[in-house]
Amino acid sequence: MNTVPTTNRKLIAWVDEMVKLCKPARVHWCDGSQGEYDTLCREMVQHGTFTPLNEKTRPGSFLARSHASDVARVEDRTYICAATKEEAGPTNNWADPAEMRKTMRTLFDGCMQGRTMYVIPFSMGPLASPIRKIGIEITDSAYVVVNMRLMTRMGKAALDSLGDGDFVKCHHSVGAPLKPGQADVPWPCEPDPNKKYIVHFPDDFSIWSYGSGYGGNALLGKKCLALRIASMIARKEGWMAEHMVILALTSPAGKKHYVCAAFPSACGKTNLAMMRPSLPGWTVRCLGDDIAWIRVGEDGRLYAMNPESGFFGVAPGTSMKSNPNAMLTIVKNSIFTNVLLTPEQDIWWEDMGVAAPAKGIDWEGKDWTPDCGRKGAHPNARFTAPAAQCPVIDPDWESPAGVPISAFLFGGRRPSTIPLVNEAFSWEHGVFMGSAAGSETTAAALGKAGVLRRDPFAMLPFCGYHMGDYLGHWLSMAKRTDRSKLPKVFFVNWFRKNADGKWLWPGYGENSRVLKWICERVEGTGKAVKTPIGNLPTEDAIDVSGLAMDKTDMQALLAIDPAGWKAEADDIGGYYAKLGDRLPEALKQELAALKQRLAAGK
Ligand code: SAT
Ligand code: MN
Repeated sequence: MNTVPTTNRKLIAWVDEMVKLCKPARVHWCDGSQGEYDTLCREMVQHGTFTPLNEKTRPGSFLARSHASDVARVEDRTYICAATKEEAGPTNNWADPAEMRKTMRTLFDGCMQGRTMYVIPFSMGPLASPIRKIGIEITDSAYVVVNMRLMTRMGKAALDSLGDGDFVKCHHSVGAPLKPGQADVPWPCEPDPNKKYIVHFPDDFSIWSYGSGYGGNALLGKKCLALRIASMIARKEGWMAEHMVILALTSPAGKKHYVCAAFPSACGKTNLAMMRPSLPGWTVRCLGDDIAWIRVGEDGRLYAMNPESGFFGVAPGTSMKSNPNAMLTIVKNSIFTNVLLTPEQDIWWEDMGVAAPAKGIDWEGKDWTPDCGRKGAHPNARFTAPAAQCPVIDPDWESPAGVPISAFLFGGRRPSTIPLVNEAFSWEHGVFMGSAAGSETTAAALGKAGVLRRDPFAMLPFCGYHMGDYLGHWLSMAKRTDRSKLPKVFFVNWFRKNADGKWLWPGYGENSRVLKWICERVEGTGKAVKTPIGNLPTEDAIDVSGLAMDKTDMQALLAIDPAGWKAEADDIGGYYAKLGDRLPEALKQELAALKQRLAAGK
């Protein structure tokens, strides 16, 4: 063990207890230094976990290949162990906390034999933020340590900031102890899907993760702490932990607005977060691509802060067309997991916008050619990169106070019915819109394609308590401040299709045209018409200058299909019924009011 770098008694006692339980061969307290990072990367290269990439084309970067059984978050193995099943609600897996604690203790007993226990102090949020949270993750994965250094403020500074204070206990093990003399593998994990556990205990806010070394299963600051546990804490303390990007838009006149946006997965959230706007004179700056912590500021406005310090983005589909700024972020000092390795020791993935190499090594470590019938990169292959490397990172992205939000955007992948953009009449109507967010499934892997999956506020897998209470918490924000200070709420849909099944809207940088209208609405200038579903832009309100679009396309993008909306309202009703009597009254009223307006046609 290196010297214990803290005098925090609770921390020392907990680490002692965990060492006794997990029985690691060594303990290493992480200081977060570059030297430590470099050493761990070098060790992982020796070990076969990391492949160094070409120093000329991808300096300071590495490729990792996971075990084929360990490629994504495991939602069906994710638990919220509230005191009762009712508290966790119908959208979460629940297990009895006492039983689950026993299960975890049994699994963790001796789980780090032959391995190093790393102790990772980290902060979610800039250290000076009033709502930053310090977590300590113990893990037996060096891959986790180096990723945590990119994704969080990690090491000595976080430990110093903790002082004698309280921290979130994050227990992680890949679940692959080594017997004396047993050879290790490049990506140890528990291959049996039924033995992986991602567990959250609301009574002490602790996290126990066993069996997986991948992404949100293992980097416990992200979905586990900054969303599930933080949502529980935020509810108690009166703030919000949301699955949202934060971006800043500046008009040619120099007016700047901050926007938070929530979308289910596979809707281009990261692309939006760092968009290159097509409209001349407009700029977009990125503050975060995944999570926003939001609180009421002293002036009564809502302020958003990104608790992370890096991006853990989906690689396939990322290209100079879909997301040039992400491509420029990952030119150096990045970790790539489960992408293809080219003969030049660089990386490639499907829809990268560059020709596939004639041959390569695929994410499973097998020889690959473009015609071999297999994908080179796993569909959930990822890049990990420091946010500071993003060419359009906002200068205020680390502001301890956060930034004042002008608008919330919700959206989904909706081929029919839902218009390009729709402004809520009120805060309650906006919460109704967020609660009804959802996406039609695209990948067969998620079940049947083309099925609408409701994903309220894109929080379905991340809300740490009863979804009905969560919706109530959103509504309650109107009581915490003056209504006039609340952000305006919009629902957007870049994915509406025409009768021939072709997308009506070009998307990507052209989405800035919709954002422009949103800014105009915030400033009170944008033109809109009141309709049964919300305030829609007038046909000429969205700036389409220079776009090859005819009038009928805009009409189709904004059309209200009464039959489609009736079906939509019924479907929302069906979803609401699942939330039982915890569904807030105000949302029942919103649904009833929508039905009435649809029936009245105004
Ligand atoms: O693996 S993560 O949970 O970090 C990313 C995701 O699945 O959304
Ligand atoms: Mn996410």
